[in-house]
Amino acid sequence: MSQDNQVVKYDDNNIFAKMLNSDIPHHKVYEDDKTLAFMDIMPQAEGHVLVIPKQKAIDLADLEPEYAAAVLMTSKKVMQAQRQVFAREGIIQMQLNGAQAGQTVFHYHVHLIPGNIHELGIH
Ligand code: D5M
Repeated sequence: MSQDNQVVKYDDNNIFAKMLNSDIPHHKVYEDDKTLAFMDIMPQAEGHVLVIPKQKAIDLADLEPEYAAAVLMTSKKVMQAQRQVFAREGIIQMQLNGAQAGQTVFHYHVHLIPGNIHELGIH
């Protein structure tokens, strides 16, 4: 709920909320009753995927345990697919909490990025 130490309310019109309502086109790679995975529109590397819960959560602080578990299990499936498709072991799992950390879309999401964190300049 906090963004730069301010109490922030979940915005039902954020872009990922709209995606869950099918109002925004997206390249889906996986979906189940609790999660959605899709290609990142601004990929940091080829095959960059985002995983989101079907819960109104701004960040990790908001995430309910059953959705946290579901996001992790979907992330695992996506990562295994990325390893196969890109024939590489290195997959970065990244997740930003709050504007200060660089979060730009305020619906909790996990990045899964094939690559090496130093080569990509993320770290
Ligand atoms: O990352 C937010 C991520 O969301 C960033 O990598 C771009 C991605 N993004 C934004 N809009 C879209 C749409 N419409 N489709 C797919 N991906 C999108 P953050 O961790 O908040 O900095």
